[in-house]
Parts: sequence; structure tokens; C-alpha cells
Amino acid sequence: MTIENTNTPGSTSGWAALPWSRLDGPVGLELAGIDVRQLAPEIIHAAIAEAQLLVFRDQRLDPLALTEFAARLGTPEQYPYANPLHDAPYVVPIIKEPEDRANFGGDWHTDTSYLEQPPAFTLLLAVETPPTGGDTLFADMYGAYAALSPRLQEWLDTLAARNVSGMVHDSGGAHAAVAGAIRGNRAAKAAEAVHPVVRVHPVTGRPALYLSRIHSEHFIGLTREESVPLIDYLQNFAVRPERCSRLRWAPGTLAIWDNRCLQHYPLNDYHGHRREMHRIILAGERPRGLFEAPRDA
Ligand SMILES: O=C(O)CCC(=O)C(=O)O
Ligand SMILES: [Fe+2]
Repeated sequence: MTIENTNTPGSTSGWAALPWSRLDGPVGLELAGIDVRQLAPEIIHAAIAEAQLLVFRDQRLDPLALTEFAARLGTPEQYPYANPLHDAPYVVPIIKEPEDRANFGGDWHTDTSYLEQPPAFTLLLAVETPPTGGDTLFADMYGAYAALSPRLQEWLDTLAARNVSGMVHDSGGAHAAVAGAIRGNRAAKAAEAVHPVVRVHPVTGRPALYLSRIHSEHFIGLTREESVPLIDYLQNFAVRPERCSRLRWAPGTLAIWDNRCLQHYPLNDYHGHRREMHRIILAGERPRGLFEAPRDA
């Protein structure tokens, strides 16, 4: 079914007038029976601001159509650590073959937080899915921050963390095996960036926890040894089950998520089966904290 959209762009009634349901859990909105290309970008942006994650089913988007749709929502960027499709330079195939063991992004994270301007949104389209398994979990980083004690919040508000690509992408990195599975680009330059640990969302103005165990190396002004227990604590706290929604994919499922207020975790529970996704990232801004935390050391 195609829906002719006559809603006022940007108003809540824009998406609220569509057939929507919440995912089980605190984040995510599924919009049923819609060809995403019929929706005004303003409606999609308003819905993501509300729900952090949008899910559409049964989308028929070849790589070119996916790119065209993405370019209406934002500015597609090339992802430096994996090779795109030949004829669609912004579309990265994320493939796990039956014989592969590791999966791409296989731990809790927010995308590419070691860049000065990490992507605001990631679009992921399921092309082939295993008979069971291969779901992706999403955790609410507004909720994680809000659930911390006020005195810890106050301290974290002043902290910045150094986020480093090498913790994942170096040959000795935690996820080195994955690079093979996605035909990774080992020649990509190492990247690192210092970002506030509490990030103010540029659209909603809400504070969200912004760090991850696989990217955050240490807090500025603390040693790695001092930082690790706190990073571990915050990572585990952030992704407690009550903060998670779970997305079950099928071919044609398209997810669009906001990296500024979510973490995600693709489950690796389908060995022996193939899973293929097409991925595009959209440019974001430099993360802003509640105030300008120190960015050196
Ligand atoms: O395969 C997935 O479900 C998500 C992989 C991932 O982390 C990403 O595409 O950023
Ligand atoms: Fe990811």
C-alpha cells in the first residue's frame, strides 16, 4: 500500500497520523504498510526525533534507490573501514557468510564515534536474513543518562572521552576478524576523536550518554587504568534489558536509527546461515556537551 502524505511536515500529527506501533521496549517505531519513498523527509525526521529508531517493512530498494532515498534525508558519507558496492559508492554490504564466525559491529556501540563528526543516522536494509536469529538490539542512551544518580550525572557532564578506531579496526583489535567478513578496508587511516561523555542532542536538546567500551579508550584527565572500570560500569548500566528494544529483521526491513542517542548490538546467533544487509551512513555534527569539556590529553 502506498500512502499519499498530506500531513503537515514536521508536526507530530505528521507521523502520528500514519499506522504506527511501538517496538517492545523504550525505543523504536514501526510504520506499517508504507513505501518510505512516499514520505516527506520532515515526517521521517520528526518520527526519529520522537522514537530514535524507525522500522519499515517490505521495502523494495535496490542500492541506487536506497542511495536516492538516503540523500533526501541527509548527506550520505563513505564509511572508511569497509568497501562499498562497485556501482553504489555509499552502500556498504554487511555480509556474514555461513562459514564466517564474526559479525560486523558485534558488540554494543554507537557508530564510528572516533570521527570528529560521527554519522547522525545509519540506514540498514535487510537483503537476506537467516531463518532464525540475527536480530539487532537497540538501547536508549537518553534513558541511561536519566537513570544515573544526579551526582554521577553532574560529574559525567564535565567529562570527555577519547574514542579510538584502533580498538576495533586494528589487526590486533577486538574485532579484527570481522574485517574479513565485510571485506574490510585495512588501508583506512586510524582515527580518533575526543567527545563529551554526555551529549546534548541537537534536535531534541535532551542529554544522552555517549561512550562505548569498544571505542572509548579513556576519559580526558584520567588514566586508562582509572577509566576502564567506569567505562565498564557505564556500558553495562546503559544497556540493561529495560533500556533495550529488539528488532527482528526480514528481507525488505529498513531501519533508520539515530546514533546520537542510541547504542546497538547485532546478535551473532545464526552461524551456518547467511545474512546480508545494505548500509548507508548520513553525516552528523560534532558532538556537543552540556558545556565545553577539555579536549586534550
Ligand atoms: O548488522 C546489524 O544489524 C548492525 C551492524 C552495525 O553495527 C551497523 O550496521 O552499524
Ligand atoms: Fe553499528
